[in-house]
Amino acid sequence: MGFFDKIKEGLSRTKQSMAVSLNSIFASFTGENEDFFEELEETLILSDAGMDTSLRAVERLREVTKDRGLRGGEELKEALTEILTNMLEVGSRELRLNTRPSVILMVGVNGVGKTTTIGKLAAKFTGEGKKVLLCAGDTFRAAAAEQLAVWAERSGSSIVRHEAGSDPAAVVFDAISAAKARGMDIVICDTAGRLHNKQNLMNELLKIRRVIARELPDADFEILLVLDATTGQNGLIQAKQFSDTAGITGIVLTKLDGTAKGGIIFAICDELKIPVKYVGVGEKADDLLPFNPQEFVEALLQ
Ligand SMILES: Nc1nc2c(ncn2[C@@H]2O[C@H](COP(=O)(O)OP(=O)(O)OP(=O)(O)O)[C@@H](O)[C@H]2O)c(=O)[nH]1
Ligand SMILES: [Mg+2]
Repeated sequence: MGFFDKIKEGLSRTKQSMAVSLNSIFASFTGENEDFFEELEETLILSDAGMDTSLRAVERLREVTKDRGLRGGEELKEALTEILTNMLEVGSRELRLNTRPSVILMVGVNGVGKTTTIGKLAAKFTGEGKKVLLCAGDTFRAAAAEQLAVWAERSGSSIVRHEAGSDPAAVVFDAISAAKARGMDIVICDTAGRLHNKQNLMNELLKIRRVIARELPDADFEILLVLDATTGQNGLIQAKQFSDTAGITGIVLTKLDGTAKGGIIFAICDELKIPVKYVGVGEKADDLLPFNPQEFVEALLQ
């Protein structure tokens, strides 16, 4: 299955709900009708693109329609594709992992797909010939290290883990020492799910971050926030909080296969200007796709 087909398949629910209504809306465009723009706004809002972002997108479309004298629905669809794509182009989507070792810290609320995404990334990196070490920084749940160990085995990565209940920052410290000693390319640190509004848990993240910065001051260091697309607008609030406290460098949006509301991605990029770097479209190792705005919008609208 090609890359494009895979996004389309993964996005089928979002696509169905968005494209079906968009197609009939575009077909109804007669050149002057204000109804058209209002219906479009509504569809975008319903897809979870958020009020502000939807209004902004449609306002731009109004301008472009006037400036370029667009008349047909197809022309408008192309213009909307361009506008939505531009909204998603915020900052670099490449993971910067050039130093040895480099570090990825995975953060987010409970159950969003942090550990699964680590497994998927580990499989991708080992497939590229990289030496990957997974760090079981979720010491809160007893089963968490087990789950990560399964992904380590599956992807051919190493793992560093401690007893349940131990200090996550200490596991991270050990993982970094092991990575240095064994010449690992990439260390990926799992963390326990935490509510964005619990200050003590956010402080724990800061402590982990400090350990990494202290032990590897010159290393490339990505802090990825994992967001569950099915949680809709709450994802935006989570992203704001994690961004303010942990200083995230990118977002992974998971479970796009399970929602009809993939429009949240527009709200995130447009409002927070933080790049979505990968999207999750399933539970298997290869269900992680580098995020490509143009292909994403085309898969959604066509
Ligand atoms: N459909 C679908 N399911 C996913 C995706 N990513 C993760 N999951 C599932 O979501 C559930 C939770 O995933 P985990 O990786 O355990 O989530 P987590 O953030 O590590 O959870 P905690 O450690 O409990 O905070 C699992 O059943 C995963 O298989 C995805 O992209 N699509
Ligand atoms: Mg987990």
